[in-house]
Amino acid sequence: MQKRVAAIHDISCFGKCSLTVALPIISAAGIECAGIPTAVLSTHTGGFSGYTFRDLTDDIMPVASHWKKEGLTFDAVYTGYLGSVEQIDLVCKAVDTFGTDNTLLIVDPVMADHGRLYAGFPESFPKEMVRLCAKADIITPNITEAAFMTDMPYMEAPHSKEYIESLLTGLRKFANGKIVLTGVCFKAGEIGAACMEGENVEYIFTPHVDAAYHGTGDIFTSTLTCGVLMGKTLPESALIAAKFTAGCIKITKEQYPEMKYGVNFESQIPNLLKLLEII
Ligand code: PXL
Repeated sequence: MQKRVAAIHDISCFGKCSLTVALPIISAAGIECAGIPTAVLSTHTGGFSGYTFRDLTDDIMPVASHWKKEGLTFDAVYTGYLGSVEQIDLVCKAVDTFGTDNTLLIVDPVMADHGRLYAGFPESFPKEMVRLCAKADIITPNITEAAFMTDMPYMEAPHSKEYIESLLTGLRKFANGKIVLTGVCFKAGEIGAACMEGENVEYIFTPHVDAAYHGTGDIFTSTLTCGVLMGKTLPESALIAAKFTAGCIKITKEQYPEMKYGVNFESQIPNLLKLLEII
């Protein structure tokens, strides 16, 4: 039976992130990807100014209720960028409406990076995001998001093991599911993720490519979602996601330095299929 995901993110019309990344990556893995767009923006908010923002908050529950009425079921709900506190609570409600006991909830608490909240988010946003993370089966915060949600200081790489594990302990206080903490770096030249299941922590690493392209977090979690739904373990899925993301960054850096335009993940789709052992 073909797996089916509901991706709940904005559509940034230009800039390769959120739904314009989740849809092609999840589809390429042979998994159906339905979407609930939470907002339509002319571009993402990272590095562009004057972008449009059409809020679609009022459409979230009607879509969820219609799906429920149609009897549609989903193997996973994957949430990303949410445009307001109200949307966080509506997404919790939407998942309760059309989700079943067999629906995995994967939450990427997209809101910050490099020690700063993204444009437009109130200071209180990370604390509000905790509610959605508490419901999730898997969360994928980066270091900044983890620090903001746990009231810990944000620290630049290289990180100490104590710092990373104190972030995990802080997240564990409210996160009942599995945790994939991204952007972990213990030594120069390597970057990866800490995968926590229960109290057990496993690390995965790939060679670090020095660049900060937009949308790479969405590429990572979209790929991780594919791995998990294909029955791979959490660390296996995280390693595939890290390798695919690193490959996209590497090829893009060789060709195209404008970081806000996102990465050339399209050229790496054959590599994605190899990493997922589809071909
Ligand atoms: O990639 C995360 C993301 C998604 N959507 C919008 C964003 C960002 C990050 O800045 O601005 C609109």
